[in-house]
Amino acid sequence: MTGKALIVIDVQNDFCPGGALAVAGGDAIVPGINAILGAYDAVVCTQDWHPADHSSFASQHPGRAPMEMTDMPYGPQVLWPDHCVQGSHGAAFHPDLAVDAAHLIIRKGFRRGIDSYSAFFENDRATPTGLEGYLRARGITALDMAGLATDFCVQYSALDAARLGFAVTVLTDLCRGIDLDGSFGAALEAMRAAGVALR
Ligand code: VGL
Ligand code: ZN
Repeated sequence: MTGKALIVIDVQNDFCPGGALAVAGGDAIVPGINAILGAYDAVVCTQDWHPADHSSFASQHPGRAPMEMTDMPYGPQVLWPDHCVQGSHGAAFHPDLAVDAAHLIIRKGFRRGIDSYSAFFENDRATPTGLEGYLRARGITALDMAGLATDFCVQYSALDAARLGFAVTVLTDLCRGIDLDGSFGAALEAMRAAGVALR
């Protein structure tokens, strides 16, 4: 038995218009995601889920501003506005997302000292979230991905999934990007180069 899963990345209030790290048009993808959920063998939603003092927040670095870069022990890291704080309204899923249809909700970024863009590994690219094991145990070999943001959490998730051997398609119409210094175009190029199908 082989199956196909839909991975819905970070469709949360803080990434939608009005949120702390709003992605333009972030809410516009919700109806399209809801419309296709029923067609998959497994549906997983991810949730960015940070402690209030998360080290990816510019507020934790005196003198630094959001969208600046810093160096963390695990590599370069964008400093973000405070967002998706555990239990906050901003961390909740968009109210119209059909979360009740999800089989699994996977939270990431919950350790203070390390960010986690990818649904599979934290930003050291080595600490697993457990999603790979779940998908393999369910017999899933192909993944479609949708959500926010194309050039951060969607990209990192797609690259990791491809590296792990899953057949990955990113549903670009059902994603929206941040585009920090050209990161949107670079992400599409990197995904294409890694064998991720862009549809
Ligand atoms: C994300 C920046 C910080 C994302 C999460 O979901 O793409 N981006 N945390
Ligand atoms: Zn985050």
